[in-house]
Amino acid sequence: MKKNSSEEHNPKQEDLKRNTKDADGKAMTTNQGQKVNDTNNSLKAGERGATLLEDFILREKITHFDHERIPERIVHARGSGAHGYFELYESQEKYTKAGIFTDTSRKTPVFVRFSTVAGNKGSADLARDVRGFATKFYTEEGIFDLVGNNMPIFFIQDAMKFPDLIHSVKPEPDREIPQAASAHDTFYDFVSHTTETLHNQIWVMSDRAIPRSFRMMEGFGIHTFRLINHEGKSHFVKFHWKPLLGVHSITWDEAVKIHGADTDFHRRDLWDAIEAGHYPEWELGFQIIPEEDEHKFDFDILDPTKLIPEEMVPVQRIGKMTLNRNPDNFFAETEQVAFHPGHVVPGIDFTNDPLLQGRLFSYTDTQLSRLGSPNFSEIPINRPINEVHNNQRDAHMRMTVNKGKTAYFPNSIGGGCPHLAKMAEGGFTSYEERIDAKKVRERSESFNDHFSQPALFYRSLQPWEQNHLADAYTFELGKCTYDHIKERMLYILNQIEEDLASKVAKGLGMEIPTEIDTPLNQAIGADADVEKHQPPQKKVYLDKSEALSQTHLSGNSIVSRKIATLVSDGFDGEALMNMKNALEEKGAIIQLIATHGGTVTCDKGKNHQVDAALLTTESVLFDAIFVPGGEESVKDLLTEAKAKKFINESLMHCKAIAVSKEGEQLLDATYGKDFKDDQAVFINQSADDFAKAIANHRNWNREEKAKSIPA
Ligand code: HDE
Repeated sequence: MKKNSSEEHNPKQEDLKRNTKDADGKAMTTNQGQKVNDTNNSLKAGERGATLLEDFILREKITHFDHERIPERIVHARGSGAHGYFELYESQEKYTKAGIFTDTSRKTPVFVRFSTVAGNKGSADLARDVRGFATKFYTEEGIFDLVGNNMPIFFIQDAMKFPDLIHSVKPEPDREIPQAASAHDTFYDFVSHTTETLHNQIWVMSDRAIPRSFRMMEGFGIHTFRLINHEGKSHFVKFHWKPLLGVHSITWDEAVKIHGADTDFHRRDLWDAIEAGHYPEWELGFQIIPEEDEHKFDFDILDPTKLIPEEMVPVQRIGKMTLNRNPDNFFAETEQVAFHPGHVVPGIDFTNDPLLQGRLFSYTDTQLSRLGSPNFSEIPINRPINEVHNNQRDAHMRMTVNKGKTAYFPNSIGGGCPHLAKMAEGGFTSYEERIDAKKVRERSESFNDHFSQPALFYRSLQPWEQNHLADAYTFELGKCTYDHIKERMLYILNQIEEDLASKVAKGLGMEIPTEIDTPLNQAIGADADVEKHQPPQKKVYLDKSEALSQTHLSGNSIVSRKIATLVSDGFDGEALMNMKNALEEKGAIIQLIATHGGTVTCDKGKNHQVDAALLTTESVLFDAIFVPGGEESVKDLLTEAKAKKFINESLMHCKAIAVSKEGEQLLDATYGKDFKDDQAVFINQSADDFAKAIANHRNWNREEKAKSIPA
């Protein structure tokens, strides 16, 4: 993790430079290149007269404006992107011939787009949702897109059900409510009749669905792919992204409050971190399954609703991605970037996962309506870094000016070019998988187990994580209005884990039904044998998987963590500087939050720039709180309700709090008085202890006791 330590680094100056980059010193022109003399007044017949049709400058400006919008993505509409690069640790040639995974001297450029799924383009970042994690690798052999999510499994097993899933989670069509939320009848109506959704669904109820930052989430390719080596041998692979900052989430109460305080919280966090030189990093991991082990698991590795526990197949970390540059233009890059799981390079291939197979159709199709032309691959952000030569021609917005007479193959006039690439020259050939089957519209029985892995996930969580999950289900089902849907869900949760179902039933004030009147799984054909497709009882092939609980993925870094220092005039300047130096040394960001804007004066008479006045910010935007002493300062803070709210809320959200000398009075004047022996509350203690608690992210052990604090 690189921190830009240059003293001259000034984010505002950097921002200004970025703003003026491409038009520096240049005159304004029309799109046809004529220099513009006036862009403020239309051409009129007299100063007070009607506007003239002749005004081509006005017409061009308005016409362009009228067509500024393109359709937003149907799913994953809300997103944020960044540029970076990928470097390989060690050649993986025993598994694959792909250059990015064999050549350690390469620094492969990447563009990553993170997103939520359900909400529209303007929806809030902290919605409870899956996060998209799509990476475009610009390799020397062409584009490779790893279009994944921050959860290792998906809701459905077959692409055919995708429109149903998405229609159920999107706002209800009669009233267009709720935005970016699964907490409504239609979603649970669908889920409770389609039990294959349960595994992804339980992940969405967990803290993984409300990440602290895009920079602190894992990524997963979900499907099993193939790697093909130079000898043509295939290994199955699952792709993983492991964040070096650890995996961290916030509480639902914070998410709700951040919705109001900063709807761009994740977007801003990513942008600011990169501008500050805190470049986010992930290691890429392979889970390799030899071809001959395909059938050795208790589940089908082609089923995208199943993960392969890391205890069964360890993740080998093979390289690192660093994001080090913000986009220059959101629309041109983040909005127009077109990912596609079908963009692969020699050495990477597909499996028959029926969800993946459907995706291989969908992504090009969607670009045709979103970006408007098969030439979307010529938009700069989508262009490969190697040369493109083929006989595809024309269509809307063609950028390439092809020369010569021949746009067909084979030809003699063009010297037979572009010629075909032999395999040895890097020509793509598909893996020759033997297929000997009947044509059927069916789902394999090996996909039928819908309960074992949701139960494994629940068992693997710490008690505080399980409580969050039960609360999330209670919240979501509490928003449903049909009792039969809630009852069905309680029945289903009881199949996963009785403890979970009882907690949710209690919260809903309902009984867990002992039977339901229609089969659990109804995602089957009209003539299919209903019994054959019902999920069997859960199996226990692994007691717990540590990799599923965030407790074991914490990272141990405070780089880019934001610490609010609450002050007023007369604060203890030395205490501030000691804490600031110690935490900044470790990469944290200290902000002065004062009773007023402008500057505050410390007890040594020195003025300090205020980052935000108490009134203009909220505790939920920070990771930890520090209150230095200084009698006058603390006296002032004691009269500010907002200062007390900062302390109470931070306690409630299990954050680390440090106070020095008189700062303790603020604890005494708040619920802090009951938490002085808490392991993440520090009174006159070293910055090191405070830093350790921040690196732990939260003291979740506090949570039960903190429930006594009114929200
Ligand atoms: Fe997508 N998905 N998806 N999806 N998906 C899209 O493509 C689709 C699925 C994922 O930041 C769309 O360009 C189908 C799984 C991400 O631009 C669309 C199916 C996973 C993104 C589409 C799936 C994903 C998308 C919308 C079931 C995780 C955002 C706009 C067969 C492995 C990429 C677009 C970005 C976007 C279709 C299932 C991840 C409509 C039909 C499984 C991260 O083509």
